[in-house]
Amino acid sequence: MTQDELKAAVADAAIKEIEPWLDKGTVLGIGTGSTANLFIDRLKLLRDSFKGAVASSQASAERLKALGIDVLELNSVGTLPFYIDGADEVNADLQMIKGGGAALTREKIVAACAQRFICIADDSKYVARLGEFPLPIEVIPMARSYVGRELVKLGAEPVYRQGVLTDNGNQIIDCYDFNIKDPLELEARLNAIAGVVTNGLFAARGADVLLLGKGDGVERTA
Ligand code: ABF
Repeated sequence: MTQDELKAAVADAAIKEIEPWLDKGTVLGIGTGSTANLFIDRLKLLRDSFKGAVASSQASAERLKALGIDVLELNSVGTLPFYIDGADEVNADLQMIKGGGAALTREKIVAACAQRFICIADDSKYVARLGEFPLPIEVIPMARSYVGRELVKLGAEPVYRQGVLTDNGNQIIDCYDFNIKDPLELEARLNAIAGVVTNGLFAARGADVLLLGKGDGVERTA
């Protein structure tokens, strides 16, 4: 199977996972990226079975609206039963690196409001140790150089993602060569640097369910 076929298979599996729980009042949390897009496309057939969605990016919001799915403000919604999103890396503890698409802050917020985070990914994303994928950090623009210096002290090689502005008007630093032994500890430590808005480690709030697309089918871990 190609990577795209694996992504399609996990998008199908996520639909099966949530379908029995949908009702007219359900608001879904929806992520960002090519795997999440495939899931959004499949939601079209179910659009009369749930109320609407909260999106983790403008791009996903536009895609949902184009399919006739109502997009709601998170502030007008309470808890979300599900948040469905992809990842750049995921490990056996269902901790992730996210933010390759620069939507990490809204992804973390929507994930925080969700009862169940369903991570959908092809098996190229599955790693024994997080950190091969450069860890994205969203920073307040005026703090970029300072945060970069602090990241060097922590052993990373920070690279400014040129020309990218997040949906929140901030910038992204990608951290190469981080030796991530303890994702929980590093996530908290990075959050403590002044000027850091969000880091792409999703360890404190990891996924609850992983649907991983493999050559021999979709493996479910919970
Ligand atoms: C989002 O989309 C991000 O957190 C992650 O960066 C990316 C994964 O994209 P794709 O599904 O295109 O690999 O979930």
